[in-house]
Amino acid sequence: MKMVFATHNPHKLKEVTPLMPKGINLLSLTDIGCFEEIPETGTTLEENACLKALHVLETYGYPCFADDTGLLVDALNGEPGVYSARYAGPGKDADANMDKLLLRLGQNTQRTARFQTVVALSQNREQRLFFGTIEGSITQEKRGASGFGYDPIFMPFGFNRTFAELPLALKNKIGHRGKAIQKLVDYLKS
Ligand code: ITT
Repeated sequence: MKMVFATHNPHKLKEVTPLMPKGINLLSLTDIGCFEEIPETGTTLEENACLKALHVLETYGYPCFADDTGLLVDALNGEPGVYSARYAGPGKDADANMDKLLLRLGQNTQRTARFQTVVALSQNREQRLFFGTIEGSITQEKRGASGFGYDPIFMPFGFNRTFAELPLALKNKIGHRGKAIQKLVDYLKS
């Protein structure tokens, strides 16, 4: 069965591809020739995930799932949240986003945060949502070179390394996206 993962983010594709079951032939936006920017105009992660998945189903006719993820920092009242990608401006610059977050947190000792992922599946007339969360804390400085986005400043509870210092397979096992995708996979198999 062909299914599209509606993302422009190659790191997400790298994370999700190994989690797919054998019967699914996973296609990227590049594979289906979708190069337009899909508008993410919603005010919640749920809305944005649905917008992306529905856009592909309606425009290209493929069953599709999409992920929208946010980092929610307690001491900043849930910032950057749904605005995680463009926190420091329209350039979607991961380093600038992390610098802004670290600056706004300053020396605050209350550094708890969580990643939340919503995966929306659109196929036929059906739309379903799957959720994944990981709790952790924001480090004082960036550490590590793997992963993407805010990974260098996010340390999951129970570990003394950031997501950018931990192996991808471990991030996939304990992390927000891995958990949401696992629920999607269980649903597709059932
Ligand atoms: P698509 O919408 O094309 O999927 P995106 O990069 O815009 O890609 P999101 O809107 O879901 O993805 O993510 C918002 C931002 O949150 C993203 O730009 C990253 O900076 C960050 N982010 C998402 N998932 C992350 C992860 O697993 N680890 C670290 N940061 C992440």
